[in-house]
Amino acid sequence: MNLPMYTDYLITDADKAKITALDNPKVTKVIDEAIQLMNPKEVIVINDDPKDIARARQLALDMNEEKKLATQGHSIHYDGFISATNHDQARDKSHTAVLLPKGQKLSRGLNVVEREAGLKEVLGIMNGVMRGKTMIVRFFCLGPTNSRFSLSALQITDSSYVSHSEDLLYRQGYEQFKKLANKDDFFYFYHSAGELNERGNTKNIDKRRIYIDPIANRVYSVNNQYAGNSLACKKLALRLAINKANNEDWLAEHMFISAFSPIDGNRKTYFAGAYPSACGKTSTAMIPGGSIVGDDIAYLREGPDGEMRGANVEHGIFGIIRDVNEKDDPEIFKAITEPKEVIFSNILTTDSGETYWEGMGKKIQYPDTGINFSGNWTKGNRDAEGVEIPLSHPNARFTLKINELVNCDEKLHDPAGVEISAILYGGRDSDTTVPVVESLSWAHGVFIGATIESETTAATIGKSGVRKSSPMANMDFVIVPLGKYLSNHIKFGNKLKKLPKVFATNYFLKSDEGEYLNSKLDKKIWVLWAEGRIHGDFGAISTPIGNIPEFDDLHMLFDKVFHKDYTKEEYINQFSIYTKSYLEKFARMEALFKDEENMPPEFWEIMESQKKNTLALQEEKGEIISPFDL
Ligand code: SPV
Ligand code: MN
Repeated sequence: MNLPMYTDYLITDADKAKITALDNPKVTKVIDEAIQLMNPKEVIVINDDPKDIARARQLALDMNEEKKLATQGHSIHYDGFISATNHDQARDKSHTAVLLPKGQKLSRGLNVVEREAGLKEVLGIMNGVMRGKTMIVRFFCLGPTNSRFSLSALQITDSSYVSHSEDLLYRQGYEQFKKLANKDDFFYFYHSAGELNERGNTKNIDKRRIYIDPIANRVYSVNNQYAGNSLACKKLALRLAINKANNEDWLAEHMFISAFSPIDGNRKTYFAGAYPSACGKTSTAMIPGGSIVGDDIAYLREGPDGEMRGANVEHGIFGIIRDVNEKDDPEIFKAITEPKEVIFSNILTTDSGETYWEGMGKKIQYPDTGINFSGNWTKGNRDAEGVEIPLSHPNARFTLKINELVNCDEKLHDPAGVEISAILYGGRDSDTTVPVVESLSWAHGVFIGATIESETTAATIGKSGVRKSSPMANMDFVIVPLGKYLSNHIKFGNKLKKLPKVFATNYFLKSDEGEYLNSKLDKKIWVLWAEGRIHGDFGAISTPIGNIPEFDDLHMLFDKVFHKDYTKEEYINQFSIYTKSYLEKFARMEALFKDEENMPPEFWEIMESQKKNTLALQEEKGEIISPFDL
């Protein structure tokens, strides 16, 4: 194929041949248009060849976006930082918008920009943005390769860190692009970190834009480096996938997938789980004794026997590093302190290439100076706003391949995905949801997911946390109206012949004195109870808000797993039904959802029956009901 605008100084013959070999006019056009728009000094094309992947990794060092650390294979990347409120250390929700035709709107919390105006704005910002820079062209596969889950993603970026990170996090997709049956069927992404300062960080954070264009299955992302904003295959593709899934009857979810086995270990049951941030998602996915398929994004489809099948979109983890230590997260700690390919971001490093982060263990002697996300750092340093700069950023991360973890599940790359038998929805509330409860039906499970709340502030005594509603922990990415999204959930479940059970979990119940009622480890018991429920091992007490465990089963599980004598008092404290709190929650949800259009009727039916039955229970037995009185 003739690529008229490529000149020899711009691209090598070998790299040009990689594009030609795809024989895909749309790919050629997308790359051509990227060159014309962003005007790079050179173009590099990377395919699935390990030599090319090694080249991409080396580029990150050569281009100074990553630096080598003391341990073999480790490197450090920094994202931009000016002050506590002005930085590139997290997803920028206020400058992320969905481009929609005039008059179309989305649900609460999501920005919409009129499409024509938005395109004009972002193309203006991206005009010539790669002048003097290298454009890197990458091909990835979302989901396992050669499977019904596979989607193709074309990433164009001037960030070698983005390109390298995606090798750790996503499967290669060049060969898949070659085989694309419908040559137009791929997502594509233009990303530029924009003009860089002397630290190699985005200068014009004020002109940061992440514009999702679902009509063309593409995203424009500019003036940022933080992975949640820049890595196409992560949250940018999740948004496009949600749009696609909602038009095709499958689900694209912000979920982990892990397998758990009963105490005697004679079977393996796969769970998917959605938790808002800081509600225990990674620690649930990594419960000791289980094995992990994925920790962040799952595609769910109907399997050949009418079962739910799930696959991890990724093959790596971009995890929060704060509080990762030998005691609480032994697998991760081991993985990121031994020689292997790991990218650290926004932690503290020393001249000799040692790494430090907050919460890495009680015995650690932290240095008082080093380099961190703010530049040269000394303990006590303050930012431009006078806020003390911590040793590592609270959102500092590690990036590595899942197969580097000892608890990686054997089916990570299975093209058939895994059979999902349970879905967990976890929130954070101090006074309402019992630690584990099984939904009464699929529609009730959807209701439970849609009404997840998390308390934004930590640990105030009693009832004073600020609650944030977070439907399916996916709200930031649901670029279709919530009514459509929830209807799709209902429909998807209704067509399955073998439905997973749905459970709500809450690890954060507190006593009136403000003490947590559970230890961090107890989540293993709730998961094992759910696992047993799926296979008919345990009975349950039926309540208006769902089925809760019986005392004897929990007593047995605590005894066998932790050699702990679980008391009736603990059970009563943890599993009493707080009818008043539940009724208040239903009222909050009613107010939040009442203006949503096209909500599934099942949602309001469940709302009515939840209210009616909980009220009846309250009238009969009071505001706090011991599970022994149910
Ligand atoms: C999250 O915030 O949910 C993450 C990290 O998984 S990010 O890449 O920023 O989305
Ligand atoms: Mn996430």
